[in-house]
Amino acid sequence: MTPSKFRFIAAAILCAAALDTWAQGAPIYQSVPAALPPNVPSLGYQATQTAEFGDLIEFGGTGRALGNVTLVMSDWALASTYGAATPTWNHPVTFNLYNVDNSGPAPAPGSLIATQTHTFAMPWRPEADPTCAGGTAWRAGDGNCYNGYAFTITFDFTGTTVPDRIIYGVAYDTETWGGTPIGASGPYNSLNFGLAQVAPSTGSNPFPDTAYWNTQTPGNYADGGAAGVGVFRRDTSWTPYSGAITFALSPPAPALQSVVSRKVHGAAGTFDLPLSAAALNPTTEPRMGPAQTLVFAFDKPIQSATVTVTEGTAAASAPTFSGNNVSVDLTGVANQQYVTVSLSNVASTDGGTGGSGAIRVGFLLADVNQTRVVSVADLALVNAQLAQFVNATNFILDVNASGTLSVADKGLANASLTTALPAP
Ligand SMILES: [Ca+2]
Ligand SMILES: [Ca+2]
Repeated sequence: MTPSKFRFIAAAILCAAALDTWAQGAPIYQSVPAALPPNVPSLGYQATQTAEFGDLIEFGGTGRALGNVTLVMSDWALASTYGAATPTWNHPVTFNLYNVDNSGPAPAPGSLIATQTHTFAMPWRPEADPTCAGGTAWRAGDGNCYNGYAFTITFDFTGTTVPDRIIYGVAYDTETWGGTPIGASGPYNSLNFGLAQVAPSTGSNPFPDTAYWNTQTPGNYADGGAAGVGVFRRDTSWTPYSGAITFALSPPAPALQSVVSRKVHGAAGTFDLPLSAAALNPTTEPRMGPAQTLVFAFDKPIQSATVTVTEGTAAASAPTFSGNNVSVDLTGVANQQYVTVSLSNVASTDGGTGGSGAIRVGFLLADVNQTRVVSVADLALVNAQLAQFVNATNFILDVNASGTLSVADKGLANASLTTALPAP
């Protein structure tokens, strides 16, 4: 650490190293505090003649399918300065992901893996509180006074796969600096990239004293500009600072847990028949069609899916979604056959995509003992429960799903004698 570097850093209180797992996919690099403090130390791009700033980082874990990248910004701009009546102001920020070029004496930004430019709604810094010393800072809920206001912006890099180490760069234009200087004063002159002062809780900084910086002022670099000025390149003397940023994996695809065949038995209620996941040993559904309902349960809430009947005579409705469940109504389900219903493109509300699942069911009316043939044994089971209340242990005998166990069910079993399913 050189004291000179600290003059670039917009001061803030130390932020606690209380870090947490990310709301989206699991983090593979995390230095954004889980509880964002009112402000964090930061690098002002206009104040330091900066076009791009970032770091070389190493990801933790093994997953490399990137999802969200979230970084902390610190805004020092006040709405009153610009006569603004809106709660935010818009500004584009570019996020660059580079391979690490190790061909030279020091790791350098290599080829671009991915880049995104997105215009974000930046919140204004709260107005000054005259009771703060100097009268220019704002007073946060913690009782302390701050000159900047910390918030996060998020890029969605779903679809980008990263190597173990990358160099990232955050770039945006200000009045005088950046790829295309704006040429006029604006709140972007008071927009800073937030910095962490602790090692990341996930992933690592293999060279903790370095950063990557494009600044137009030679003296900003630790080497006085000897290795180049106004280029995005390695700089040193950054301990303990690094960009406050979190890289999260793409949320995993939703996973199928179980499937049931669901029927409403009149006033007796709704009863689910659990279905075997073994395609070559499918469960027999003995309750009467031709309308059937299959409910697929996934490991997390689902928002979309595609349904296809891939075997048998049945027509599937568009799926409906309730929490983790995907319901598929089938019509025209013929008796004495196997039906396979497949789900694809299953997407969860947390952003997971690419889930799938399939279930194979044998439909054979009145095969209440599920032997794939209707015999006197099935008839005897129905007969033995006649006039009993339909409940969770005998609902399968209510083959017409009327809500009562009656001679009508017995009649259906009798009429179905000797019908059978083919070998599965
Ligand atoms: Ca049977
Ligand atoms: Ca019945």
